[in-house]
Amino acid sequence: MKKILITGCLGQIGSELTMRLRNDYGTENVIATDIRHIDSPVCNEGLFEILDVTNKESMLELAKKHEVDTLIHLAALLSAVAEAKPQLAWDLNMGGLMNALEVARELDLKFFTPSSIGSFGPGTPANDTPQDTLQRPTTMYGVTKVAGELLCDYYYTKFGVDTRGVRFPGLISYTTLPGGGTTDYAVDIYYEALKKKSYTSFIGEGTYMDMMYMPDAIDAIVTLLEADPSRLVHRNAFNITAMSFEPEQIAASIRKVIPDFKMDYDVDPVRQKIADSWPDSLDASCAKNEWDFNPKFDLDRMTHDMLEKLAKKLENDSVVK
Ligand code: AKB
Repeated sequence: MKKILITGCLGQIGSELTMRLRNDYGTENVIATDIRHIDSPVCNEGLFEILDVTNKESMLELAKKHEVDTLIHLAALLSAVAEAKPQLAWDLNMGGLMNALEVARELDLKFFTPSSIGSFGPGTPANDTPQDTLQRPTTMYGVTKVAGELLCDYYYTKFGVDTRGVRFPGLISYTTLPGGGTTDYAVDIYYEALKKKSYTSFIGEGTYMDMMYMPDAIDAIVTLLEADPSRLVHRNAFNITAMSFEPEQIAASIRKVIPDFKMDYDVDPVRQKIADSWPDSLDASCAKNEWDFNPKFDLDRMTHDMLEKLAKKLENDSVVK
């Protein structure tokens, strides 16, 4: 991996991955793209291009212009927004992915795109969900994720494109808000804990979902992309997870740092239904065996780091205002 084009760089993953790759591979070797430009380090501190992923010719032109050898395709709608706008979700998630795979095929690029715990459905075994199992999701997000997994496998077996990918759990980070996901409560809760010492959860008590802190997610992308292909039995859609918890457990972890933190519930039926259709905990043993996936952050370690870094960020933001 020498020169990398990334789509959807202003999203939750892209904004951190871009900075990490610029650091590791050289600023001049990472081309960040998104459909909009904002005043941010991603846009201002390295190469940045506007790109609408539904326009294949523009993507191809940019990949050729910068002579990239790797394409990381992140642009997509998350689960709750996709449920509200299913036709747009299909057009963007599938159309964008198909364009990106075609660009990778035409230019012989290494390719990464994320799938999600959303690719599973109510019929999937909920605990220790195996790598290879029943996938009949009941959301449009899930439909696009399963189709995307299959498409990536197809491009590898049919055309030899070096496709790789993981099924991300809910990702928790302090740099950029996720925006439109079902697991977003586990990010919002830290903001509200620092701002108000209280949080009203839109996900109900007892609802377990897999989660991961962003540094582990970024490490996973880089490690899988650099992994020796001869070890990969699977290529795409590796189950990965660092922890599984329900709202009371993240609240209890926050109380170890902010003892008077309070939480109550006002459950959002749409996002609760999505969460109920997803597994409680994934089995990540294939990722561990095939490319040494090894997350560092458990719930308490993440809570400490998140509260410390987020407090600094909120303080800086208020100084800037
Ligand atoms: C979402 O909640 O939609 C995402 C995901 C688990 O894919 N965070």
